[in-house]
Amino acid sequence: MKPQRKLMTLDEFTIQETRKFKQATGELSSILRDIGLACKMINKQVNKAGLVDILGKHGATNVQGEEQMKLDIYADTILIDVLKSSTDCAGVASEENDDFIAFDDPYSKNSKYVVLFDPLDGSSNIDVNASIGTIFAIYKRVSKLGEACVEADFMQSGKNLMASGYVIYGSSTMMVYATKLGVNGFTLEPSIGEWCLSHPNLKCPEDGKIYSINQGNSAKYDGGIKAFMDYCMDTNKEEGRPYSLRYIGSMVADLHRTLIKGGIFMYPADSKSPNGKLRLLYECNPMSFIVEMAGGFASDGMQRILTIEPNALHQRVPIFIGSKNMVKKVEAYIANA
Ligand code: P6P
Repeated sequence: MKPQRKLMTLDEFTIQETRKFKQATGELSSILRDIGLACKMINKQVNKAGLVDILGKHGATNVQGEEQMKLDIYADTILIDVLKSSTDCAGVASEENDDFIAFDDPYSKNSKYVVLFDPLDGSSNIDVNASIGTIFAIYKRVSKLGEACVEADFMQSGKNLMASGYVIYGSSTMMVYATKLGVNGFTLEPSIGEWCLSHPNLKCPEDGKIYSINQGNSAKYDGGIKAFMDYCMDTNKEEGRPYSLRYIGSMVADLHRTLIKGGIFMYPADSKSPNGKLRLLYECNPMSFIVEMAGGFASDGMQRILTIEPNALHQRVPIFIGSKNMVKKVEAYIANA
């Protein structure tokens, strides 16, 4: 009897998506599968993080005699190596590297995509076993094929994104990625080492009951943000307030919850950080593309994140992202402050 197979793997899903476009070459799907491979390797090391005292301190050699390195440097190295040996990526930019990296082999020079990533966001949470993540953004290059990619390939506004996604290393390991076709989530099935479609066609609720912000910085926030926080904390039975405050301190974890349950995640500018803390190109843009493709919205408080024209590779921006109605409401509070 033919086994009933409900599982659809990432590879099968990306190939199925490619078939929807006659002119598609499968290169974008191939990059997504490459990132999936790299993140399976990162997941293996992240899951061992709690054992370093047994396996040996970072910086020492491990049981295999390999030089152990900080997990975020390890994650960065894996992503660069996997994408460099793919035949579909011309170069990368990463939070861990001051400048972009143009791959100089003929295959890479003829590739039409570039990838930006934060290899291990929230890595300060590793010691307390809180969820952390990898965030990635994929653009079609604007420079000439056949030559090395250039900075302009990376300095594109988020509305040009071809795809973006994140992997959350949490109670289960999940990859969520968006293209203009929509947002889909895949859970890693370790027994077969495959990403399996578990959250098809994800939608961000238009409203939510959770606000997420580092309340400890309140004294440094502008009046409009303080007024919105007071609104969230104000009891109003009809509107189901006060809302709950949830803040993990790991962008991927806070935004994964926001995407699934609704709500708003905020990292505003403040008197100490005039542009906020989070990076436009490899944190805010990719997460904003995902949330907006799922029906949510993302703003810097005044303009849509995805329309911001970048002026520096590691540029920071304030971000208000999540349920559309909540983001629009905080924009109104900021405008009326
Ligand atoms: P704070 C983690 O360090 C990070 O980059 C994001 O993942 C997270 O949302 C933010 O910083 C937390 O910053 O200042 O609240 O600790």
